[in-house]
Amino acid sequence: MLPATAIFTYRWSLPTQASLHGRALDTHLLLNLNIALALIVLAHILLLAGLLFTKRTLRPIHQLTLEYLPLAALTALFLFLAAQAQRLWANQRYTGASPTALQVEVTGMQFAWYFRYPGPDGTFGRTRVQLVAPGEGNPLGIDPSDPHSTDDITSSQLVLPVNREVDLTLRALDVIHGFSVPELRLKQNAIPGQTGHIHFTASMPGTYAILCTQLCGLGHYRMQATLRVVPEAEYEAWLAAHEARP
Ligand SMILES: [Cu+2]
Repeated sequence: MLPATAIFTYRWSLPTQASLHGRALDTHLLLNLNIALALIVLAHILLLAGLLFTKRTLRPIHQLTLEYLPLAALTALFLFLAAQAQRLWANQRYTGASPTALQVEVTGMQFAWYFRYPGPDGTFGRTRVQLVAPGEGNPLGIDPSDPHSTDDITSSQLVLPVNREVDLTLRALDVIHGFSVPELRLKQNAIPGQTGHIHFTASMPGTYAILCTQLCGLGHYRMQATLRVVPEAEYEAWLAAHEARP
């Protein structure tokens, strides 16, 4: 086992991995750390060699060998790592979820997360910022005049079925918030005026904390919600109980 992998496996464990895409991200993270560790060791060996061997014992090295070749090799290495990281991130962000993915809308506001399910019609109702009224039970500003809005379900808890692809639509009402679930290796900003998407499949049932990773105001520290990943039948029962509410 490579050194950084061993350190992170036995000493500072990464959070539990509970999504299908997470393993590839962990592998890439540990590859980065192992390469960084190898380069640190190599740099110190070169430093030590420079100190121990004087000019008399060292054969003159051509500038090409000493400077340009290592520079080219490092550039190629970091370009490869960056391209690989970009590809992994884009897989969750830009490739688009399958049409059958479960649609859930996430809205961040100072200092809470709200989750909206489209209901039996499968379509989210229209929202209008003028209608936002958390004190009157309409924190998202859902427009009651839109027929699609009547069956929408708003929840302060995110409940998702295990092993089913989910397509999250990310919104923010006031400032930039950061939607993050460390166990699912998810982190994506929710930006006012924009609609973002991130898709994933949770692979392990459990209860996970949803954090805000942007310093979004004085109450940022308490901007947390709960994600429950449950078996399909339990999810259907939860949804049915919420749909039954007037
Ligand atoms: Cu926030």
